[in-house]
Amino acid sequence: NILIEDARTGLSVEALKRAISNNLFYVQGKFPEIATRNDYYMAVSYAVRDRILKRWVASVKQYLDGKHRVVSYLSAEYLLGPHLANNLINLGIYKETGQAVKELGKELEWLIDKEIEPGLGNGGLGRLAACYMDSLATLEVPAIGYGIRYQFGIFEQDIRDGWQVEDTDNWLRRGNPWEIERRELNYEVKFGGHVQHYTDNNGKFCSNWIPDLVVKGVAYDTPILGYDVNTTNTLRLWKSEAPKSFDFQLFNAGGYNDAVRQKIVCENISKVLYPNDEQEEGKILRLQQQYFFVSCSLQDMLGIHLRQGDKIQDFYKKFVVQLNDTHPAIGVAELMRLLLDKYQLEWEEAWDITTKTFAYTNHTLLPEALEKWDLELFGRVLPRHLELIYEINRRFMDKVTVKFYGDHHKIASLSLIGEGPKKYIKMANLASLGSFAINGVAALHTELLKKTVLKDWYELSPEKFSNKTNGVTPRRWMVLSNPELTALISDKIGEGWIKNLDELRGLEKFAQDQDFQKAWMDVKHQQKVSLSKKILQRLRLRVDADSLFDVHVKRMHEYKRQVLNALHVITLYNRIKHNPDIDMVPRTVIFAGKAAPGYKMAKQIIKLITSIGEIVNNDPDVRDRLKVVFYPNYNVTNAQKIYPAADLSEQISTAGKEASGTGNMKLSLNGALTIGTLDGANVEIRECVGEENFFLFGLNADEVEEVRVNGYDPYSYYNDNPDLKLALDQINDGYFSHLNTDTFKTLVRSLMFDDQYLVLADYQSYIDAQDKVAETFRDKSKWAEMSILNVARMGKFSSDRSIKDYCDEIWKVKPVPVKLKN
Ligand code: 26Y
Repeated sequence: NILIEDARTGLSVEALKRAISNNLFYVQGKFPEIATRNDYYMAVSYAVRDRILKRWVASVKQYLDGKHRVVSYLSAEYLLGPHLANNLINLGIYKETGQAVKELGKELEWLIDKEIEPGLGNGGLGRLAACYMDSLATLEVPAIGYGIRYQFGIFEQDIRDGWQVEDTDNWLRRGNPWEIERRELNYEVKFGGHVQHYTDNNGKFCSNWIPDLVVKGVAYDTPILGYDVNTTNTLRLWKSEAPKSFDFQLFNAGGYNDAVRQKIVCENISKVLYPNDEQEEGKILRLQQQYFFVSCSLQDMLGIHLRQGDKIQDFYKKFVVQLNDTHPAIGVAELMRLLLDKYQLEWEEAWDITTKTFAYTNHTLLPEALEKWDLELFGRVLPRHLELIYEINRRFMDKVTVKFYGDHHKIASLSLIGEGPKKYIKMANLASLGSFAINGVAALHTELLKKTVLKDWYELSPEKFSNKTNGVTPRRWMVLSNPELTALISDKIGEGWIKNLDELRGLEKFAQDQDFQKAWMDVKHQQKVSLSKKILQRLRLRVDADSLFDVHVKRMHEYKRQVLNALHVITLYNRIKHNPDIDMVPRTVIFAGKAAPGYKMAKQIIKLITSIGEIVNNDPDVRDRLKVVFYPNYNVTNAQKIYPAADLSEQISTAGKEASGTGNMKLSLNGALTIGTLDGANVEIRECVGEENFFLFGLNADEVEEVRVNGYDPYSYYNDNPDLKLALDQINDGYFSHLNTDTFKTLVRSLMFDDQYLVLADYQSYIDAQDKVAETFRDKSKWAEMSILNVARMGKFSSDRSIKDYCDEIWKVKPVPVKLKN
C-alpha cells in the first residue's frame, strides 16, 4: 500500500524520476530519444500535478463536506504567471525535481522556461487576484476563484520601428497540463429575448425569461496549492460553448448554417480578454462575458450549497462572494433573479440574502474606468435583469427620497440609473448597494473614495467602508524570482519569513554589517548581470551591470507618467551633450509595459521612449553613462526577471490617481529603493521603510487638487524652466524622430496646453529627487544599508497580511487545516 502511494505521489528524487519517465511513456507515448522539450515539460508538470491532486481531493472533501464558510472570489481577470516553478516551490520539491530531471539528462530551468504563461489579465487587478489565491491557500482558507477561461489572453507585444504591435496570445497551443476539464460540470446561461409575466395558480406573480440565445458554460479547474501546506483550492474558469440541444433544434429545422453560426456566437463569449485597463469601452460582448461567468459561478455555488442539504436561506452562511471591482457586479441582480425566479423566494428575503452575500472592492478613482452600461443595450442583453435593477432602484429611491428629502443632487447621484441624453446603469452603485462591505486598496485610496467617487455611499452607510491595503505573494515575487536573495536572507534569519513576512525585520540588525552589505550587493549585481544578458539577447543592446538600474515597469498610461521619466532621461542626456566630460552616475533606464491597443497616446509614449533610446544609445558622446531600454512584452514571466535586478523603482503617478500599485511592493521587496509620489500604497511603503529610505517628490493629492482649482497653466512651467523647455522643444522639433515633427505633435501639445496629469508641475521636483538618488548611489555602503532596511521593513506588504485582514474583518472565515489520510 505504502509502496504504491510512493510510486505515484512520492516526493523523493527516485519517485519523481520514475513518475516523469512514466508520464513520458504512458501518457504521451514518447521515449527519451524522440521526446521534445515540450514533452519533457509536460511530463514534469503531470508528475507535479499528480502530487497536487491528492492534496486537492483532500481539501475539497474536507471543506465542502463540512460546515465551513467558503470564500468565493469573482474576478474577470487572473494574471497567474507560469505554474510549474511556483508549484515546485509550494510543494517544497524544487531541488528534488531538479535532481530528478538532471538524472534524466535535462535541465529543469530549461523546462520551466518552456512554459507559456496564462495571461488572463491586464495588470494590477488581475495579478492581485492571483496573489490572493496563493495567500488564501497558504493560509488554509477554503476558497474558490471564479473567472473566464479566455482562449486568448492579453496580447503579446512586439516593438517594430519603435512602435508597439500586437500579436494574439495563443497560450493553449501546446496544451495546458494544469487544468482539468470538467465536461459534466456545466450550466446554461441565457441572453436576450423578452420576459413574460403571469400569475400562477396560487396568485403569485411570476416571471418567465424567454431568451433568444442560450450558452453553455463548461468548468475548467486549476488547483491552487498553498506554500508548505496541504490546502489546495480551486480556480474554476468557464469556457463558453453551444449547448447541444440548441443547435440540434436548428439543425432539425433545416438551418444548418444558422446552427454553425450560433455555435460561433456562443464560443465567442470566452474567446478573448479585453486588453483595456482603466478605460471603459461599453462593448456588448464584454457585458456578455461578465454575465456569462457570474451566472455560471452563482449557479455553481447554489448547486454546491443545496447538494449539501442546506436551506437556500442559509446561502450567505456558506459563501461570501468578493467582487473584484464592478466587473462581476451583475451578480447582485443575478442572485436576485435566481432566488426570485428559480427558487421562488419573496423579494425581501431574496434581497436580505443577496446583501449578506456580496462584498465589493474598488480599484480605481479614474472616472474613465467606472463601468456604465447604456440602458438600452443592457436591456437587450439582459431584459430580466433590467427589470430587477429597476425594482431594486425603485425600492431604494423610496427610502433615499425620504432620508434626503429635497437633496436632488444626492438622490440622483445614488440612483442606480444615470440620466442624460441616454440613460445608463451605474455598476459601482449596484455593487455598493448590493454589498455589505466596500473597500479600497490602500489607505489613501480608501480615504479618497469616501470623499469623492463613493462619497454619498459613505454618508449613507459608513459602516460598510474599510481599507484593505494590497499585498503581493513573497513566494512568487521573492522565493521563485529571486532565489539568490532568498538564500541570503534565509541564511541570516531562517526561512520563517516566507510565511510570516514580518520576520524580515530580523534583517535590520545586519543593515550596517560590511560583509552582509557586500553579499547583498553581490546578489544584486549578479541579478543585474543576468538581466543584462537578456537585454543583449533580446535587444542586441549592451548595458553596464555596474550602472544604476532605474526601472519603470507597468501598463502604459498617462497617469503613470512614463513621460516624466522620459523627460528626466532627456535632461541627463542634455547635461552630457552640454558638458561631455561631466562626472555622473551611469544609469540604465529600463521601461516595460503594454499600451491598450486603442490608446493612441500610450502608444505614442512607447514610441517616444524607443526614439530617445535610439538617439541616446547610439551617441558616442554618451559613452557608458546612459542607456535607455524598452523591454518588450512585459508580463509575469518577464517581471520575474526584471524586479530582482532593479536598484531604483519608479512609482511616479500623479498623486491621487494610482489606487494602490503592487509593482511598487514587488520591486521594494527585491531591494530596490523607491522614487515616488505620495500616491496609493507608496504612502504606506514610505511610512514603513522610513522617509530617509524613500526618494519623495512632487505634489501631494491635496496640492494637485488645489493647483487644478486655481487654474493650472502648464505652459508657464515650460516657459520658466530652461531644462524643461529644451527637452520639450527637442521632442517637438524632431530631435528624436529624424526631424519628423509630426510623430510627437499630439503628445507635446497635450503636455504644454492641457497636461491633465501635471507632468510639468512636478518636473523640477522629480529632477531634484533623481539627483539625490544619484548622489546616494555613489556611496555604495550607504545604498546597501538603505536597501537592506527597505526590505527588512516591507513585511506589511505580503498578500498574506491583506488576506488575513479580509478574513477577519469582511469574510469572517477561519483557517481549515487539511490533513492527508493514507
Ligand atoms: C472597465 C474595464 C475597462 C477595466 C478593466 C480593467 C477597468 C479597470 C481594469 C483594471 C484595473 C486595475 O488593474 N487597477 C489596478 O488595481 C490594482 C490592484 O488593486 C491597483 O494596485 C492599481 O493601483 C490599480 O490601477
